[in-house]
Amino acid sequence: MRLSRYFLPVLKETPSEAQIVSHRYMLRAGMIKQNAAGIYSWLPLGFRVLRKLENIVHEEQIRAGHIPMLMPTLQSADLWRESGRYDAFGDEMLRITDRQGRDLIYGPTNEEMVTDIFRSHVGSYKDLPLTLYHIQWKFRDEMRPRFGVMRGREFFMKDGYTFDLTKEDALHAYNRHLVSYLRTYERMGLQAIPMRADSGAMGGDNTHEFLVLAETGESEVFYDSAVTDLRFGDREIDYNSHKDCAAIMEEFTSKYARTDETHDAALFDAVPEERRRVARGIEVGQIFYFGTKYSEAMGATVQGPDGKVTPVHMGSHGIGVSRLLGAIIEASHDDRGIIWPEGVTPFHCGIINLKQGDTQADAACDALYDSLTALGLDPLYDDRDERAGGKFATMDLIGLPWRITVGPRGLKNGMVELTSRRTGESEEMEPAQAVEKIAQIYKGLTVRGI
Ligand code: P5A
Repeated sequence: MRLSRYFLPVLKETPSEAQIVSHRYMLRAGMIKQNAAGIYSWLPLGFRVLRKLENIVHEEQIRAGHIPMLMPTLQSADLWRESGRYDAFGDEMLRITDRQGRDLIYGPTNEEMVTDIFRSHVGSYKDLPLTLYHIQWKFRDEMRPRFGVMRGREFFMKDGYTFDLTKEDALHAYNRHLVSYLRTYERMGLQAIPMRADSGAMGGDNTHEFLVLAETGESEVFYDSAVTDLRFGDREIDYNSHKDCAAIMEEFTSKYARTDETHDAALFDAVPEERRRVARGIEVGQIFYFGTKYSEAMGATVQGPDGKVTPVHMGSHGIGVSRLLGAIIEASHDDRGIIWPEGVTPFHCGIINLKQGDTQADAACDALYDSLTALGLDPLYDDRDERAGGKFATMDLIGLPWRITVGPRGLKNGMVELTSRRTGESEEMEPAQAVEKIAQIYKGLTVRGI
């Protein structure tokens, strides 16, 4: 993409309404624009990152054997009356009446709708296990929408629903989700720690939240610092193996890590004092096993191998996809701007032309741009007729992890400069070497932007 032809409405001033750094940078970098309290337009740069996160979530869900689909944002209130949540969800639910006088709601989540789909089409244990998921906009009329996309009213969520014959199978589905989430967050450059939590409006008593540690997080958390040493890494896992998934669950959840809702001071005291931590975290996902709460209320049953008809065991599993942008920025920035992890960066590298209009510099930038693009990479070429200082400031703010700087002086010796946004370190090299190095860095990180 050439910056002169892109839409990147960068703000010079720090918007006064933004209280935390991720919100400030998202506004300043022209990623989002607020349209109403907690409701945002995703401008091109923000949209690119959102799509990348969505793609990573899809890839990891499909890898785990989960099946993508798409349910609508508007739902019939009747379904929610069946489960009893039409009243229980309270003021967070946006209620709408259509021209026929029928009650609709803008979905805050989809347990009821997916249970209705299940009961319409599945009647036998032979069709189980089944996990259906979608990534769709949700609406919750939050009392205090704040911190930009972090607590929006309209937000983008991946929500998956598991259907199993037995509790044991349903707990495997729960463990499988934990594993797929660990992989997902690590690919995004994040450490998200599973913590025992409260199930709130979803129900059930088996639930974990995934928290990214950050001072600006809304949740208070208590944990054994040993949990921060755990990494999933590049392990291969057989998602069908109950044993393998249970072992990962055990490894990642046996140390003390809880949100304030379930914190137990006596258990916490048993953690060696030097490892006890009280901190704040951003909840980027939550998994639930709630048994037959919805299937019983809504008549979602299957016939087992013994001929007996029983309600299915269910769970639901969510990732806050739009919130993740805020969480990643909170975890990865400096005082000049965002520092995107390579796995989610909106463009793979920036190209800065220090002397736009100089025949040699222009030609070198064009050649770099073409070579990178031919390799399937997305460079952002700052080809505007601007001062170098302004170009550097914009690149730093929008946080591309790598930058190639091209100027007449370097080109005299056939050199350009490759700079890491994270370390600030620069290295002079030939353009072909810079292209090769960028290609190496992104090898295996195949998610393309749009
Ligand atoms: C699980 C999937 C559920 O809704 N039903 C379907 C279950 N869980 S949840 O914890 O309530 O939400 C899942 C994730 O969505 C994100 N989230 C939000 N993101 C931005 N703004 C909000 N107002 C908001 N509310 C929830 C969180 O990341 C949460 O973990």
